[in-house]
Order: sequence, then structure tokens, then C-alpha cells
Amino acid sequence: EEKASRNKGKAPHLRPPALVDIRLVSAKTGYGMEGLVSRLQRSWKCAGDVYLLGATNSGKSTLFNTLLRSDYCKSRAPDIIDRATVSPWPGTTLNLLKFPIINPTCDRIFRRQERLKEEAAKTEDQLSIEEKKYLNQLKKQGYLVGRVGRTFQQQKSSTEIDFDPDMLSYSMDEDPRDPPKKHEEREEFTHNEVKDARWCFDTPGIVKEDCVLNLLTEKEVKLVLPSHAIVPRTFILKPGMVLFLAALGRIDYLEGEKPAWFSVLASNLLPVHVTTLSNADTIYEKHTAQEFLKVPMGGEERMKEFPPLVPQDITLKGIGTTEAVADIKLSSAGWVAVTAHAEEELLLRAYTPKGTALVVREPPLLPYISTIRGARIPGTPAYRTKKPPSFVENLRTTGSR
Ligand SMILES: Nc1nc2c(ncn2[C@@H]2O[C@H](COP(=O)(O)OP(=O)(O)O)[C@@H](O)[C@H]2O)c(=O)[nH]1
Ligand SMILES: [Mg+2]
Repeated sequence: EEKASRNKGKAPHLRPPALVDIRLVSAKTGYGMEGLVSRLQRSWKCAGDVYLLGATNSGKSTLFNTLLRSDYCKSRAPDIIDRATVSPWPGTTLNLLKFPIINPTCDRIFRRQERLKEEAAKTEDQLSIEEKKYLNQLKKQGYLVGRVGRTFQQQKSSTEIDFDPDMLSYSMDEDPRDPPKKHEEREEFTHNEVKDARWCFDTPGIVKEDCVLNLLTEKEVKLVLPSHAIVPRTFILKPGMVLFLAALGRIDYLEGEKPAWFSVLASNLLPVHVTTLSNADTIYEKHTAQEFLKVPMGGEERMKEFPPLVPQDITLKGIGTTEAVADIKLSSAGWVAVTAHAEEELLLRAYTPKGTALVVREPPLLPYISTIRGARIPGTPAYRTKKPPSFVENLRTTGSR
């Protein structure tokens, strides 16, 4: 609405183009990717080049790499283009990487649909040993898993006769007279392959000023950015208790009647420590930059250059013991979903390093997250963790699972 009123007076060519679609995907596990490729191909007629834009570490290069090995990219390109550098360190994508986008001709779309149908009819047991192994690896990385494949394979060597009708039919973007090169030769695009090509670009991305990752070393960033599926960790806190997420975030439960649940969604490698208000400051001073709180690392020397934690008071009103009322987002270190008894008023004080963003997200992203927990560990405020099962899209499920 705000956008609409801002754009009202503007000339049509100054208005940002309308949002045409939103997709939930994981470039890392392939979830939703085939759907995204089909959607992008439907826009072929109206689109020119494609740019992947977003904040650093939002996953542009990972998305670029997944698109590179999908039907979105011309079949010769993955062999030629070095895969985009996926790096946890912001700004490492230095040169603009690009690949040529395949022209989705009717014939190609038909063959792609046939392949997708075949894939969806398979069960997990019917996959090859390698595919199964790969799928299990993906399940460790995320809860939503998908499989990304290619319909159009490049002829690999002159002995393998892999009949490709696109090589013989007349097409606008490829010259059928241009024979595929032998594998040993250094591959390069021919003039015909690139002269009318549309390109998909990876970009270095936008640096967010108030992001905690800017304050961290490469080694620290690797611990903070989750490499595996996050296992939610829930704790029950009484008023007067404090929760630390490494030394990057702190939440004090200052006032309230009843205990409340705090579910941490952050890299599994970041320690969570629960203590009391009276011990919190000493713990922070003594253990920050030590093994105990893990990040930042490097002892007193490191802490000299690290900004202090600054507080912000937050009041929340609970909506019941199964549904979180809000997320407290501790910059990019993670977030904590707070679940409290209905009508219960809480006063919290949350901290992030000076200059980094603390955001209260209401409503929360995953309202029922506190219900995914194991049994309470006796004598502690912690519950055993419970890893939710993964879901694989586009595979027929067997009765046994
Ligand atoms: N779970 C998950 N992690 C991702 C996804 N995409 C990227 N990542 C991770 O996020 C980090 C940054 O990704 P990268 O592609 O380098 O981001 P870029 O800076 O936007 O190019 C890496 O550690 C990736 O493994 C995704 O779809 N799911
Ligand atoms: Mg990148």
C-alpha cells in the first residue's frame, strides 16, 4: 500500500516493475528448484538478461550454481563456466559470473515435462546408489529437499552416440552445423552459441551495514552460518534467567508470572547458555571469546576490537503454550521464538553487539516451533533436541515410510 501511494505520482517508466511471483526454494537442497526453472522459462518471452540480486550471504551464488546444472542453462555451459564461488565471506564473488540461458523451445519444454514426470513416478528405493547417497546428504542440509536434473545432456565423446534432436532441428540459438568439440580440447563458446544469448548473472550483492557478520572473522562466520539443517533448541526460563546465544546475543527474562519457552533457531555450532541475572555479566566477561561461548574467538585481544552488547527492552503478551508470540532476531546470528502462557505479560531485555540490528518479528516465522522438542533434561532448563523429518518433493512415497 505504502509503495502504491509512493508510486502514484510517478511516470510509468519510473515505477518499479510489479512483483510477478514468489517462490519458496532451497538452492542448497534443490527444493522447489524445478518449479522455479519452469516458472522462469514461462517468462522467456518477456525477459532479457537475468540478474541475481540480494544481500551478501543471501544465497545468490548457491542459486546460480543450482541453476547452472538445471534445464535453465544451455547444456554446454556447466562444463565451461567455473562454478561460482560459494563463500561464507561477504563480497568474495568478485567478477561477475554469467551463464547463457537456454531457449525453452516447445520441443525442449515437452522433453523436460516428460523427464519431470518420470522422476516424480520414482520411489526412493528406485534411485541409484549414488543418487540415494546424495539425497541423504541433502537431508542433512535441510528439511525440504528436491532433486534438480538436466533433460538436455551434451554429447560427451565421439564414441558415445547420444542422439539429441535439438542438434538437428533448426533452432535460433544454436548452429546445428557446429559439431561438439572433443572432451580434451579446451571448451569455449562458439560465436553462434553466444551471439543472441541471454545471460544469467551472479552479482556480489549488497552489504547490510548493521549485520553482525561484518564484525566477524572468516572462521567465526563459518560457525554462525548454518551448514546443516538447524535443529531447534528449546529452553524453559523463569523470570530472572538469561539466555546467551554464543557471545553474539543475550536475552534476559526480567518480569513475568510464569515460566516461558525460548526456542533458539541458529547454527547448531553456536552454543546456547542459560544462567541467572546475577551471574550473567560475570559469565560474559569471563567466557566471551573463550571456548565456552565460542564466537567471537581469540580471547581478550579479540574482544578489545569487538563492540559491547547493547540492550533493548521488549514487552510481549503470551498467546498460549503451543504458539509463539514473537521472534527476537539477533541480527544474522539467529532468532529466538518466545512462547508464553495466554495473557501473560513478559518484560524482556535483548542484546546484540553495538551497531547490529535487533528486530522483534511479530507474528513469528515458525509459531509452533516450541512443540518440536524432546523430553526435558532433568535439573536443567533444556529440552532434548528433536530433529524433524525431512520431506523430499517429486518422489513417490512408498507405503513403508
Ligand atoms: N540452507 C540453505 N543454505 C543456503 C542456501 N543458499 C545458500 N546457503 C548458504 O548460505 C551461505 C551463503 O551463500 P552464498 O550463495 O555464498 O550467498 P551470496 O553471498 O548471496 O552469493 C553459504 O554458506 C550457503 O551454503 C539455501 O537455499 N539453503
Ligand atoms: Mg556470492
